Amino acid sequence: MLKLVIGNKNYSTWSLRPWLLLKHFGVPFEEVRIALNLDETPARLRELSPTCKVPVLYDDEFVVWDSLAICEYINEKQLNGAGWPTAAASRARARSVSAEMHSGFNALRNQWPMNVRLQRPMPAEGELLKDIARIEQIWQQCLEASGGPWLFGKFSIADAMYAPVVMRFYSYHPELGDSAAAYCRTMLANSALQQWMAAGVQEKEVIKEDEIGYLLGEPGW
Ligand SMILES: N[C@@H](CCC(=O)N[C@@H](CS)C(=O)NCC(=O)O)C(=O)O
Repeated sequence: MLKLVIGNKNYSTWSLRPWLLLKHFGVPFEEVRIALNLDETPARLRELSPTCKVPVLYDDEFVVWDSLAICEYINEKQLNGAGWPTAAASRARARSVSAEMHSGFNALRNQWPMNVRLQRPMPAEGELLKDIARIEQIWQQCLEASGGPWLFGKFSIADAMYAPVVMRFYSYHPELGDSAAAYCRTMLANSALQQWMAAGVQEKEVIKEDEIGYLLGEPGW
């Protein structure tokens, strides 16, 4: 039996990626949630994660860590390759955009934390604006080439990798072109993502650094 160790559904972007892949493809797994930033968090992470980070996948005793490596393992062991596009060129492109997400977009990741509970339009400038523009370009090129509705036609690991970006856009409302906006609607209508969001909004833990955009003294802060 697979066991996926994840963080808070409200905040943990890296956990969302493999969770969504498993759920979307209907792969059964046990879920273990470790709430981040609590006093007991480091000890719980040390117990279950070689990197003291989430996500971590257990396949019985065998451990796989890091979101992209976990997605690759699920693709090979559970999906018989269906996690990536079939054509070699599309598969290479899907891997490129997934790796670009995994290793980049630092301004977006630092300035706009995923926060499923939050709906708060926020201004974007400088490096953040550059990240958003690059993401729109990737999405537009992929959707044009594939015809959509997912980046490579059918749902793939690339979509799982960009799901937390959609969540950030959902919270902070950047100006988006038509194709990026349509892609966000596709993602937000996905039943697996909706399950994640429904659980996220129920969570009570608050990580202050990930709560942005409140005015001082405003309810919620
Ligand atoms: N490169 C890793 C990043 C994992 C990561 O940074 N996870 C964060 C939560 S989203 C974490 O576990 N942080 C540990 C902590 O907050 O104590 C991946 O892709 O899985």
